[in-house]
This record gives sequence, C-alpha cells and structure tokens, in this order.
Amino acid sequence: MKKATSIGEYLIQRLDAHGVRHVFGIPGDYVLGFYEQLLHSPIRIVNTCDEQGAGFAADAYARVRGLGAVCITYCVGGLKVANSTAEAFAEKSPVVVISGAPGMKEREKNPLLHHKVREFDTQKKVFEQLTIASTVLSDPQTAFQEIDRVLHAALRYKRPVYIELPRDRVSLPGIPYHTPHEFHEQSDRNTLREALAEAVEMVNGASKPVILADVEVHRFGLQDALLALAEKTNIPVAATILGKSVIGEQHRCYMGVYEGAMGRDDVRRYVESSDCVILLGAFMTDINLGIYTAQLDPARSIYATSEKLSIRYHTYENVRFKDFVHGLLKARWSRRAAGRIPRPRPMAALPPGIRRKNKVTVKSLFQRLNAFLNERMVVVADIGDALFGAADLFIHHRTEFLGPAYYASMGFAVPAGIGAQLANPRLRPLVLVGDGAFQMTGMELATAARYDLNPIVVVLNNRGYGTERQIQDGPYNDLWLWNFSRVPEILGAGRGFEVKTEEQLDQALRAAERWTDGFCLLDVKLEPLDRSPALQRLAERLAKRL
Ligand SMILES: Cc1ncc(C[n+]2csc(CCOP(=O)(O)OP(=O)(O)O)c2C)c(N)n1
Ligand SMILES: [Mg+2]
Repeated sequence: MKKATSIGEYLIQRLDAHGVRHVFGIPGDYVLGFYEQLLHSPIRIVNTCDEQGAGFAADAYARVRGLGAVCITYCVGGLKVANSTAEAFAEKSPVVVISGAPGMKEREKNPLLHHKVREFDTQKKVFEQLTIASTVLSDPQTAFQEIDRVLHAALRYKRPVYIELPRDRVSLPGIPYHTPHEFHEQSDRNTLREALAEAVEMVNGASKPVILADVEVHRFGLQDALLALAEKTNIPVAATILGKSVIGEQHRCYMGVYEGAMGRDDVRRYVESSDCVILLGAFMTDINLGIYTAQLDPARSIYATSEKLSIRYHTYENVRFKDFVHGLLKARWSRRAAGRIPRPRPMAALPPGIRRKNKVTVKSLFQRLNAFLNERMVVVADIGDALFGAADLFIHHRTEFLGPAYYASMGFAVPAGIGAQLANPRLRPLVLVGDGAFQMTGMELATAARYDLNPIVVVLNNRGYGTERQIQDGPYNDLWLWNFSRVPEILGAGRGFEVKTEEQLDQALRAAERWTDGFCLLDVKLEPLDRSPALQRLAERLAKRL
C-alpha cells in the first residue's frame, strides 16, 4: 500500500506543482525535519549566508518564475525575513515563507523554549501584517486544505504568504485521498461587459490615448496581451520604473519610462497631455510618479489593477484584471494611425579611442553598461544611484529588469541576482549595487560561488550613502572603505577588478564577458557627489520635503 502523504510532503508536492524548484534558507532545529524532507524531494535547498539574503533571493525567484519560497527556523530566522517579506508584499511578489516552529505538544503550559519572543504566536502575528494569508499547520485534519488556501492566495494576489510548521506535525499524515482544491474565480459577466463597453468608448473617442504599464502586467503574465493590444490599436505604451521592461524596449509602440517630473520630459508631456490614460496594473507610488509630481487626472483615466477597476470617477466591482485586459484585446476598436510618439533614446555609446584615461563617472558608467547589455542578461539594481541611473538603460526584451523601486530596501540586488539566475539559468545577472548596499548583503556572493552562478556585480563605489548625501549630508553618510575587488580572495572564488578609468572599465567588462566560470566583481570608483540626472531630480524633490 502507498505510504500516506505527510503534511511536509504535501507542501513540497504543491510547491513543485507550481514550478518551485529551489527553496532558499538556513536550517535550525525547529525546521530540520522539513529540511530532511526537502532533501529527498525534487526541490533543491539553497543555503544562503543570512536569512535576509534568502528572502531577497526568493523574492527575485518569484518575480522571474511566478512563485518563490524561503524556509527558515523560528523567530531568529523568521524575523530576519520580515524586511524582505515586507518588500515582497509592497511590490507584489508571491513568496511563500515557511517557518519551522516549536511542536504543539511542547507549547503546553507556555514553557520558555529557545527562540521564543513573547508568546508562541508572536512571529505569526508579525507575519499577519506582512502577508496576504497565513496559517499554522497544527491540525492534520485541515493542513492540506490550509496549504491549498494559502498558496492560492499567493498566486491570486501576487503577495507573500506565511506557513508555520510545528515540528511535531511535519511528518504526520494529513487526510487521505485529498485532491488539491482548484479555485476558479470569475468576473461578474455583466459588470465586465459594461466596464469594457465604457472603456472602449472612452478610448475610441479619445484623440491621444496612451497606456501606462506597470508591474502587475508582469506579475499576471499579461505581457503578450499588452503587446497585442498596443499593436492592434497603435496606442503607445510608457512604463513606470517599477514596471520597467514589461515590454521589450525596442518595440515600436514603446516610449520609455514615465515618472512625472523625475523622468524624461518628452514622455511626461505626452502622457500628461493625453485625453485618455489607460493605467494597467499600476501602483500609484511616489517613486513611480516622480514623488507625486505626476499630473494624471482621474477624469481622463482608466485605472485597472487586480484590486480595483475604475473608469473616470467610478468603480466596478468583481472584474478580474486578467479578464479586463483580455476583454480589451478582443474589443472592437476604431483603427487609428500611429502618430509620432517619443522613442527611447539609447544613450550615446562612448566614443572609441579617446578619453580612455578619463576617470569613470556615473554617466560614462551607464553609457558603457548600455552598450554592454545583451538579451541574455537580467539587470538587477539595488536602491541608490544603481536603480535611478538604470532607469535610462535600454532593456532589449521584456522582464529583464528587477529593482526594489517602491519599498526600496538596500541589500536586495546581490541576493536577488542569485534568485533570478536560479529561476532562469539562461540569464546572466548584471547586478548594479551601491557600496553601502553591498556592505549589507554582498557576502551572499559566497552563495553564488557555492551554487556555480556567475553574476557580474558592478559596485558603484562613491564612498558612502550617495543618495542621502544629495538630500542632506553629514558624517553619517560615510562608510568604512572596503577593498571590494579583493572579496574574491576571501571567498576563494570569482574574479575582482578595480576600475578607475574608462579604459579599465572597458577591459573589466570585456574580461567579465569572456569569463563565465564564476562571479565577477567590479569595484567602480566614483566621486562622492557624482550622480545620474534622475537622482539629481529626485534629490531636489525629496529635499523639499524634509
Ligand atoms: C535597508 C535600508 N536602510 C536605509 C535606507 C535609506 N537609504 C536609501 S538610499 C541610501 C544610501 C545607499 O547607499 P549606496 O548603497 O552606497 O548607494 P548610493 O546612494 O551611494 O548610490 C540609504 C541609506 C534604505 N533605503 N534601506
Ligand atoms: Mg554609495
């Protein structure tokens, strides 16, 4: 007779069924039973140096693959992924947080077991605030259903979820003959029809409609639908910085990134003078909208997300985002001629042969990186000028740009590069990270080495918290200066390059392109007050709000 499936095994089966092939984390005694089950499963455990690194890696994995998982021990590990889970929540990334926990029997009479904070459910309560659904698998009768419910919520809302595994329950069998519950949510047909009719009429009657595409287009796998819609209607598309690369940036309908007064002026003027802005999957965040400098008038807007659909000033209930976008695609459109639209302006390449001894600047760095990028790379940018400068990089294909452009936690990029490459091994990460952010999680390069990954990591070394310096400077923005290019010596892996001049940058990038056996680390020395045009604009806005 077939052995009954245990709670832990069922969780593994369901993760596997949803395409999760790697789980990131660090073990501890409360979760060792589940680690042992993982070890004997098709899912690979990826041990990171620190739990936060595992959390960021799982987030990037989820952004690239559709679902990610991090598995840690109780409180000491769990609370370290609170920040990365918060980022996944805020930026809509479906990460499954799996935490070991004391057994239910051990909890009787409330003993002081190690790692406990206040009550046994303290960690659960914290994660209720950071996730869209959470559960403690304490009851074998309901455990399988709970797993179905919580995983469904992650996929439905593209937000993280929390699953706690009391250690005395992991190996217990759940109920026999359970079939995974399929959830089929549908739009209300009449509401959908009416919403589509109103939207199409509004767009057909407009003289200058424009689509503003954001992150949910990517999270809900609607990139092809967006492209088809743009091609069918000739409506031009701008992206937000969080949604950058939802559409291949060489596409004829693509204009560039829109970010209010922070972004390019021609894109801003086009979008803000439009008589019908179709916001698809957009988050109205301050960074997306250039610290609220964007002038978008609800009276001229269609605003569709997985959480809300409003047209002008009224709202439609029970319309799924996906159905609305597919409905738009099928609608009858009056054909329009493609007018003249702003086009992404690839940065000028560095003139060859001259200025070779010149010191690298933020501008020349991004110019050179722009020429270096190819379609086999994914750009992963940390917060700081790495992200702001990268807004103007030209991404060839869709979804090859990852950055924490809303929650903006430092330390994302190096571990996220690991998650992204494991999620799609055909892509080589180009990680852009400030010296400050690197000091937080850069040692995860050890994890890259351990799992044979080969990111190219560019440290924008401006000797401190450059972004903060632009807003208000003081000694608190200084850092201890590391010899970044010698990190490979400590790790016994990878190759390091010290880069001061344009010539050295060129040589290092060429070497990194040729050498694919491990990670490459470029320590690019920049002046402390040098900055990209986007950061200059952002800092001016932020400084006014202090
Ligand atoms: C975890 C975290 N701590 C603090 C901040 C506030 N903060 C925003 S940008 C920044 C400086 C980043 O420095 P660095 O990584 O060197 O990039 P740079 O700004 O120099 O380009 C800081 C401290 C943050 N966003 N995240
Ligand atoms: Mg810095």
